Amino acid sequence: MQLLIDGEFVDAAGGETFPTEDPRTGDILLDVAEAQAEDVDRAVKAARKAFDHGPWPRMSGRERGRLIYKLADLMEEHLEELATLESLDNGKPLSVAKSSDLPEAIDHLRYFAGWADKIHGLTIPTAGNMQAHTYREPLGVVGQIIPWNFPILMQAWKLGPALAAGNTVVMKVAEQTPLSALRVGELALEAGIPPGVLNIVPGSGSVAGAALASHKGVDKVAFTGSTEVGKIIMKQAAENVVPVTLELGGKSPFVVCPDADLDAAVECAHQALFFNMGQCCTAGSRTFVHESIYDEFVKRAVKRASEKAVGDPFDDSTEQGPQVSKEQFEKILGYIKAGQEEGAELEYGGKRIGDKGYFVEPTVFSNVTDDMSIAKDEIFGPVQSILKWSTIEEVLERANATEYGLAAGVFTQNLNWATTLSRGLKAGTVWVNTWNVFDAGVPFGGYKLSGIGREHGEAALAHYTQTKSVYQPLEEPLN
Ligand code: TXE
Repeated sequence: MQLLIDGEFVDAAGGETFPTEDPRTGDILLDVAEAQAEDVDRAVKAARKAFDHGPWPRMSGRERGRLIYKLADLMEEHLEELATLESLDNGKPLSVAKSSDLPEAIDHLRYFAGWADKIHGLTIPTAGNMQAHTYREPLGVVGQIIPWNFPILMQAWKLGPALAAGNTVVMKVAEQTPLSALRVGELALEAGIPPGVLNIVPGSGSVAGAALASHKGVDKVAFTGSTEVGKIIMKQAAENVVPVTLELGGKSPFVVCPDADLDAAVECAHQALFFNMGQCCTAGSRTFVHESIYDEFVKRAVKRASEKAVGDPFDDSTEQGPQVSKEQFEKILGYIKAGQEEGAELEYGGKRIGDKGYFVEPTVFSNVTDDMSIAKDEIFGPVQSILKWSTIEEVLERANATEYGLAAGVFTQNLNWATTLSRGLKAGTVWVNTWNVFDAGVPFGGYKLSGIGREHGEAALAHYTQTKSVYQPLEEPLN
């Protein structure tokens, strides 16, 4: 597969390619063109030309919306194909890609397509005899860098607000999962989105990603990935004084209160951590369980993990596929070892499955304490850490004692506890008696080291527009 620049699929200028792997086996699926700085430069110039001289920012919002709806319709028509590419490249169960990733990505594009003709300024009364009004204009060329855990969904989250507002885009997709995004790029052209509006440059982070984040022709950078790289990107964008939005890592607390419906809480905590093989920025990776139900909770959590169907993502019964890459697989096994060495109780799992591919046993640790690395660092794998708590004040303080603040959850029937905790938890999203619910209209983003800015809803659009104020003296005093 090739790079998408200015409406054409092209090779990297120097002919570089990189292999993308099948995480079930570690075998190479195919070689993909690998963008270098020169290619990123070509893509930014194409996006600039499309913004400065093309129809995209000039057409009516309604027409732009119509084309984004068309893209969503085409993705729906090709749902099976896109979901298959997603599972092949990422390893996630096909049933999940079909029922969750694709429908949510399509819904997201439709939500923002609906905004395209509803982005408008204000008329503002002034002190003088003056007409004053504002326009909300697109920023220009937007550089977007996305990860591999939800390739097509992250692409839709980034494209929706950027395109609806009339920007043009250069997107650097993750080197682990370039396939579905490139196919969506092809569908965008088929939908009639003009050449140069969406450019896609797969490649490595340190070369293509860095070239995009530091490019002087980029008017805004949006990034989802690790906090470590988020900091680098912020520094690069600072050199060009362009705005940055960052959606970074997490270590989200899931607080189970003593009155919780235990089976429901065990299942929800299980899904909160194990969904997508644990590779979620919102993973409920610190399960705080009240001491009065702790032992029983651990027993049931172990039973649930032991029943998990791990295997080929193309098998309908599979709940958990392989991790995305060797690097992630090794990182996870390293944390499992650290958990054991630091004194946590390995209740279940802990090993690799089979001798090829990147499968990890669903793993449950009990007796986890706040100072252990498995309770502090983002593992990004199927490793549940269960901690014990006694009082609401104590669990609130401990839940907040992290550098992250992406998500948090409470499981209780008690209205006071639900309110106290959801108001007290320092996180961008709090789920009460549920987890991982996302709606295109509801803001999503992080406190603290989990990021800057919000995706979804009107909040996301604000990051993709700038305001122009116009003053105009009036000859006659206003009535
Ligand atoms: O992330 P990176 P990696 C966390 C998770 C995971 C860890 C490492 O804990 O285990 O990060 O994963 C691009 N300039 N998350 O190494 O490197 C890169 O090519 C510009 C949480 O995959 O942050 C890819 O497109 N770009 C997260 C994207 O950044 C650079 C999702 C993310 O990769 C770059 C993924 C650079 N210098 C990982 N270096 C979440 N918030 O959901 C890399 N990239």
